[in-house]
Amino acid sequence: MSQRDDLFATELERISGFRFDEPVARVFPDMITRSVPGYSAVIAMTGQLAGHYVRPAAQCYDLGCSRGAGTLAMAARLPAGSRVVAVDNSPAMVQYFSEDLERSGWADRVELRCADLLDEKIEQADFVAMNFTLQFINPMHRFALLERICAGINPGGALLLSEKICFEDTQMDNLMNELYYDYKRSQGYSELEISQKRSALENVLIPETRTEHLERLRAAGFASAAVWFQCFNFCSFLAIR
Ligand code: GEK
Repeated sequence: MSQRDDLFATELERISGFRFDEPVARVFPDMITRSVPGYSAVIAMTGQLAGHYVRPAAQCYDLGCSRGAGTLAMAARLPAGSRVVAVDNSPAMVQYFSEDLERSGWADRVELRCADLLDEKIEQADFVAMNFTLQFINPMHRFALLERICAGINPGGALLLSEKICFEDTQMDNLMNELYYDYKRSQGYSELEISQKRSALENVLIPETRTEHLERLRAAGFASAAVWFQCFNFCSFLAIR
């Protein structure tokens, strides 16, 4: 079971860059639910979209699966004989997820890989989900990764991409950040927790604008791409191969 996220609740002498290590993995389900407005809607729709796109005996991917919320939502909606390949390069996340997976009843539909998704082959996918993960990939590698994902998706298949975004308009960017911090306050995070986590994520989580995402998805080979969901500065795109 996940514990309550209090990792940034006491004043830290030194704030180092955010890492997906054991303490983060331990509290992760609580952390992401209280930190990403709209997270539960994105996870539920990840399952619905997998059900829509994945054909019997086909495969789909969850890239940056963490503790597997999206993977399990997908597994529950797959037709007979299909499977989800779930990839994460954090050994702690994969360890916790493998324990959760055994208890879930969906283990036979999931292949869990502890690997860097930059090295992972993506092939013959009817559907790929990459929820809140591209934002942690070095921007230099993002285009090539999206090109590889597109090439690995079967014609008619789709990519679901969810990200924290920023806005070209500074006033709107500031407003969305303020609304986002209000959301975190409403979820019980203190000012100290919000500011220490923000420092830890600096230069680790690198957001881009909606326009940058949409243009790059098309340039990477997707026939069409659109926003299907947004809550403040969290946005989810659907790109069709
Ligand atoms: C969810 N999708 O619950 N290779 C593989 N995994 C990576 C890499 C990489 N190069 N870089 C980062 N990760 C999940 C939430 S969390 C988002 C995704 C967040 C993994 C990293 O280990 C972490 O588990 C995940 O991407 C990002 O819907 O914490 O905001």
